[in-house]
Formats: sequence, structure tokens, C-alpha cells
Amino acid sequence: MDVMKMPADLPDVNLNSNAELVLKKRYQRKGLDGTPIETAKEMFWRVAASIASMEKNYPSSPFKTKDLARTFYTLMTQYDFLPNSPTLMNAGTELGQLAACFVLPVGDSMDEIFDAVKHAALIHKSGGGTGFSFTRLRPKDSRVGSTGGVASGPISFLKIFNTATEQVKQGGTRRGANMGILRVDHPDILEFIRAKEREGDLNNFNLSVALTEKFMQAVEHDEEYPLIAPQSQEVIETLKAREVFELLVRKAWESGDPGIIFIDRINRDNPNPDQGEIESTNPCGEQPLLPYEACNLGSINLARFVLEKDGGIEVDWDRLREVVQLSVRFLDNVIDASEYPLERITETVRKNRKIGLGVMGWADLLYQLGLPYDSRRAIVLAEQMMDFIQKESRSASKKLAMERGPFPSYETSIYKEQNLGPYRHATTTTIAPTGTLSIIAGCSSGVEPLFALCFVRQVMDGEKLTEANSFFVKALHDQGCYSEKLMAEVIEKGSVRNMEFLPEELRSVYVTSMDIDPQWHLKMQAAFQKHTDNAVSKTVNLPNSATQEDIYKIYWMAYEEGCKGVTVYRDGCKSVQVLCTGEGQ
Ligand code: B12
Repeated sequence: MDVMKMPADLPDVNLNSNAELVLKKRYQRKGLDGTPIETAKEMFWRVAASIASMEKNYPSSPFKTKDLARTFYTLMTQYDFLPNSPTLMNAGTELGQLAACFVLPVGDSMDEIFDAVKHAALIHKSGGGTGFSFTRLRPKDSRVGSTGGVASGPISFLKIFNTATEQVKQGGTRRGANMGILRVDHPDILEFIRAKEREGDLNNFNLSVALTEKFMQAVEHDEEYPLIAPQSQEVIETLKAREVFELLVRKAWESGDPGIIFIDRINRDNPNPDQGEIESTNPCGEQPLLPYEACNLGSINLARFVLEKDGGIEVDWDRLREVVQLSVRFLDNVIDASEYPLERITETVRKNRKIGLGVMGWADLLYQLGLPYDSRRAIVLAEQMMDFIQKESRSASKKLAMERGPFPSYETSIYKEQNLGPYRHATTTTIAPTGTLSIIAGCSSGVEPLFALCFVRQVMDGEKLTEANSFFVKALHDQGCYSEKLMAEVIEKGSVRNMEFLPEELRSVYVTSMDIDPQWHLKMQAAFQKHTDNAVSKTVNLPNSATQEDIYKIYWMAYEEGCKGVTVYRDGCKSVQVLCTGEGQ
């Protein structure tokens, strides 16, 4: 592939040591012997140049391709914005698959099931993650007309998808990720809820139960609800809704799985109901999609948007506006530049042109502003922040619609009726968990609080990344509290909330995941969801001592506060964890 020549005066990239390791192992292109054949600088240029070159498709573009390539390069290498991993890995390469999220349908026949397995393998190989609903599959032990035998049911097929995933490395580097969904009214729902009770089972899946409005009402009124055979629509039996909800809670308490999604709420926000129902999200839950749809995401690093004013620190709204506008153009070009593993996906993506712009570095921003994550003011700012990004991204989408035309299915979308004028994208905002992206940008991930002020991250099968939050270290220095002895203690504990010898302000602002009452996790998720087209990826992290009742409350609160889904994780409930403080290493 021809990529524009790298200008000689292009500034170098600053990389922290964790980013250097991750980029080398996962992102920089490699030769046959596995050693990188491009530097990090060349990698960012490859991405910037190939995405900017899409301007050539639009004669009305106000940008010169070369200038825009440089602007995109700066945007990424200052870590103001990063596109999702497949874009970094594959832009400007032969593979050219740039989207992170896919949803595939699973139909009730051998052909359709194994087509989905094959399509998922192709997507994983190209770096994407897949979500599926298994709800259309006939229940276990029901008759199979063509053979006279009995069906083995959705859970047995889930295992096949899981095994296939195990064998295909994403982009040749990491294993694929899947979301498995079953509606709460499927006859095999109890088996599904228990499917991950043995540690190690279905390791390549996140499981979520799709809860309906009717089911939630049945829980509220302590009523029974029907299980329905997907083919005949016959009621097979009825269950007590509260008992099912309690089982869900118990399993999530035990192992973190399954999570829940509110499927009716998700479909209420489906911008293209004429194209069918949304039945699943991508693996981390932030992107509900139609069958055969894909979406490319990008995240703005909010830690970078502060400015000093009158001796205080404020959000730099003007620069944020500029970056949102540029990021939307970037993501629009990604749609054009991307190649998809299936023609059907290409068609759906080009028709709806969904993009998902979100944020990372939220906890770092709060640290700089001196706002505790678990405070009313932080929640208010979260709403204000996402409202701003949503509005700006829509205004950018409108401008692009004038320059390049609206998304082709605009005429049949919900926006047409709303009479708001055409957009270029069926959706513009999504909040992703930004696992690797936040490591590259050196910021806190997504809208999560920091896991610990110093922690060890187990990554890439055996590597350990140690991280001390730089804003915290600076604050210790500024307040004259820094000492090697104190740092050793912070590494041990992860948190300073109970260190009463430290100033009160430090202890309340520099909070971590475990310090925060779980309800604040949820309130924060709900605040961001309010102004996000798609969904918000967030794990409500709970201390090991959390009870099932705590999880019950969180699940219920997610429903009441308008979230599209929720996932919990109780510290130490699995024998192997990704994030540990000193005490758990
Ligand atoms: Co997860 N997951 N995840 N996850 N996941 C996170 C790691 C995290 C930290 C989120 C959080 O709590 N804030 C927690 C772990 C808590 C902890 O360690 N204290 C977590 C959890 C709890 C889960 C689930 C139990 C579901 C849940 O949230 N309740 C399941 C369990 C999976 C299992 O059974 N093994 C789960 C599932 C997933 C999927 C959707 C499958 C993907 C991973 C697959 C993939 O991308 N190919 C996933 C992701 C992506 C992440 C996320 C967002 C990023 C990980 C990453 O890319 N790291 C992190 C949050 C974060 O870090 N911001 C949470 C950077 C790269 C360079 O390192 O070694 O390649 P890596 O990362 C791998 C591991 O992290 C592994 O898959 C990654 C990709 O190969 N992995 C594991 C992901 N999750 C989990 C969970 C456990 C317990 C284990 C052992 C491994």
C-alpha cells in the first residue's frame, strides 16, 4: 500500500515505557521473523496519512490532504485522541480492517450457526471483537425436524464459538473477544446464567442477559414471567422473575458473569428500526449494533484538556471543541478507508455510517480539577462534559453531511421524523473501556476511576506493567508529602483514603475504584449515558467484602437510572486477576 511519504521535519513521538512495550508487541508492523519493521513514529504516520488520504474522495473538502495528515498525526501523538486498536494496527496496510466492534446474527440451523463461527474467526483475525445473541436457537432437548433427534441448545454452541476463538489470534497478536447474549425469556436462561460458574469456562466470552421491560416489571411486582420457545412462540413454562434476578445476582457475585443489558431500552434508541432489531452489543458492552453491523470508535483523552486560569485549573472547552470536530472527521474517513471481512458488513456499515466517539482519562481530569470522583460536582461535570461532546460531535456530523451527504439510510431513520436536519452518521458517541489505548496515552481508562494509585497490570501473557499515577505523585510533591517510605506504603495499599496523616484534600480527591461506594460508580455511568448515543462500558468494581445485596442494588439502580446495561466485578472472586494492588500480587 502506498502511504504518503513521511515529512522530514515531523516531530518525534514521546512514549512512556509501558506504551513502548505495548506498541512494539501489538501495533507496529512486523517482518516474517516477528521483529518490528516500523518505528512508533512511522506507525502513527501510516495511520494519519492513510486516514487523511480519504479526503480525495470529496472534492469539496476544505483540507489539503498533506496538511490534514499532519494534523491527525499531531492529534494522535499528543495523545489528545486515539482511534480504536484495529485502526492503529491496520490503517494503510493490506488488511485494512479498521473497526473494533461487530455483531453477527446466529440463526437456528447448522448452516447459519457455523457461518457465524466462520465469520467470527475472520473478524477476530482482523482485530475486531464480536457480539452475538443466541436467542434464536431452539432450546436444549427440543426436536430437530430434519433428523428426528434433539437439539443441544444455545449453551453447547456457545462452547464451540469459545473454542474457535481460542485458536484464532486477533490480528495475529491477541485472542478474540466475544459477547454472548441470551434473552431472559429464552427457555435455557437458567443454564446460561450458570454457564461461567466454573472458572476457566467460556473464557473468551463476556456473557450478558438481555432483560426486557416486562421482566423488570415482573421482578418489581414479584410475579411470574413466561419462557417462550423462539420458533413456535409457545410459552414453555413460567418462572418467578425475582428468583431469576436473584440467581443472576448470585452468579455475578461469584464470578463477575453474567452482566445485564436492557434490551428494550437499547431498541428505543435504535436509529434504524426499519433495518431490524438490535439484539446484541460488542464484547465490552458499549456498542449495540444491528446484525452484520460494525462500528469504529475513537477516544478523546480528557486529561489533556485543562488550562490554568486565574490561579486555578479549568476545562479547556475551546480546544475540546476543536478536537471533537477533528475526531469526527477522522472517524468518518475511517469508515471509507476500512475493508470488512464480509460484503454484507460493508453494505450495512456504509449505509448507517455509525461512529463512536468517547473519552478516556476522566479520572485523571478529575484529579487535576481537584474533584473527588464520588462527589455531586463530578457527576454534574460528567453530564456537562458528555452533553458538550455529544452536541459538538452532532454539529460536526451535520457539517460533514453538508460537505459529503447524509448517511444513506438517513431517509428511513428516526432522525428524518425528528426534523433536525441530516447527519452524516446514525450515531456519533460511545464510551469504550480503552484498555490498550489508555496504556498508550498514559492516562486512566475510559470513565473508570483509577484502579489504584500504584498498581501492577498483568498483560500480554506474562508481562507486568507497574504504574504510579503521575498527577498523584505531583500532588504529593506539591504538598511536601512525598517520601520513598510513603510510596512503598501506597504500592502496598493502592489507596490513601485511610492514611489519616495526609491532608484531607489529598485523601478525598485521589480516590480509587475500591475507595468509592459502588453507587457512585453507577451514578457516573448513568451521567455519561445520558448524553451518549450508544452505550457506556463500565465495570462497577466492588471490594471482596461486597454482598449479594450490594449487587442487587447496583443492578436495580442501573435500571432506574437509565443505563443500557451494567457489569460488576467483586475483587478477588477469580483466582487470576488482571489488576492487583501490592496486597494482591
Ligand atoms: Co475484562 N476485565 N473481563 N474483558 N477487560 C478487565 C481486565 C477489568 C480490569 C475491568 C475492570 O474491572 N475495571 C476486570 C478485571 C478486574 C481485575 O483484575 N481486578 C475485567 C473483568 C472483571 C472481566 C470479566 C469477569 C467480565 C466482567 O467485567 N465482569 C470477563 C472475564 C473474562 C474471562 O472469563 N476470562 C472479562 C471479559 C473481557 C473481554 C470482553 C473478553 C475482553 C478481553 C478480550 C479481548 O479484548 N481480546 C475484556 C477487556 C478488553 C477488558 C479491558 C477493558 C481491557 C483489557 C486490555 O486490553 N488490556 C479491561 C479494563 C482495562 O484494562 N481498562 C477489563 C491491555 C492489553 C495490552 O493487555 O494482557 O492483552 P492484555 O489484556 C488481556 C487481559 O486483560 C484479558 O483479555 C485482554 C485481551 O487479551 N482479560 C482478562 C480481560 N478481562 C479479563 C478478566 C480476567 C479476570 C482475566 C483473568 C483476564
